Amino acid sequence: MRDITRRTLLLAATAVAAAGLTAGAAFAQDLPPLEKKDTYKVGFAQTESNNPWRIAQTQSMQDEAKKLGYQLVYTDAAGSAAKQVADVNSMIAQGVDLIFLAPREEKPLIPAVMAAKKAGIPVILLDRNVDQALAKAGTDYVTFIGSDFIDEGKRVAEWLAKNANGKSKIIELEGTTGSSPANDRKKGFDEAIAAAGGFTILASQSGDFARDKGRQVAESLLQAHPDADIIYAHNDEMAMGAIAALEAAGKKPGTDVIVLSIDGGKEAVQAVVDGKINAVVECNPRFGPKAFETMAKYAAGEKIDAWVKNDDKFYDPSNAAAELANAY
Ligand code: GYE
Repeated sequence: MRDITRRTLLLAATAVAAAGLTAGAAFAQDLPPLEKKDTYKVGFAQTESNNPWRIAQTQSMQDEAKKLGYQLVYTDAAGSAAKQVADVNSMIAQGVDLIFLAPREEKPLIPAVMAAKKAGIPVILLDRNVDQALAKAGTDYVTFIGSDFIDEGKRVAEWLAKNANGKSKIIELEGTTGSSPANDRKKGFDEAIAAAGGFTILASQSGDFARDKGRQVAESLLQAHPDADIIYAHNDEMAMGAIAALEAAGKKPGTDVIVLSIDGGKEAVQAVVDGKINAVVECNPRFGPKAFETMAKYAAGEKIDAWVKNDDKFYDPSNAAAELANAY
């Protein structure tokens, strides 16, 4: 009798555990499907609109939606991760078919990704990623479409290793704290510059990917480190701010101090032509065609890679003038 009871209990426990596992696994693996339709109502949750990169990205998304005849529900989080979460929740409430999300920071947007999944709305991450320990492509969202930010930072460091001509003291202007491009552009650069040897990063501070913040941070770091002879900015906007700070301090950007940046907008490529920026790694903001093409493939049931990678060009004095017309 005692044995039977024990066996019955054991069997019951095993059954409960198995059911729990199955339910958990099914939930974890289930991406919401996307119906094949002639037209869609699609959300695009933008981070902010304070720079040419963002404006070019929004334009590209709007142009492509218009071309396809889809309705685009567009929101601008105005630089606030909390607002961006609210924006996504409002898209869910409006019953969009799919959400394109440019997560401003890696961790705070996780609840938005999970809320969309729970509501049965597929999410495609655009240009920035979320924390990979907390959410995964193919499980929680469809895919991440964007550049290899680690490689972008590495390419800047590799250019320096070849072209610094004895200059070695670096000020690094980081992008938005907690954002994937800031984390990865720092990692790729710092590791490659350490491996190259002979360089010192005097200071590394966030300028929030913004021009005036970049100018202010560059100004105070140049005062603290007047011997700095290299400025590496995680984006063009902060590089333009740094150029203003250098000129205000009576220094010649591009000559007295090497200036390097990432993004490759027209203004920065023109600055390479003018000799004020020494080199720029491109980060292409024209996501529209690739974003909607990926969405169509998903609706057709095709397998989508966890990362749909964008290729980036490189601008220096050898090609900047010729490439100027193509830059956004
Ligand atoms: O470099 C910057 C923008 O997420 C890759 O964000 C993007 C970055 C881009 O604000 O200019």
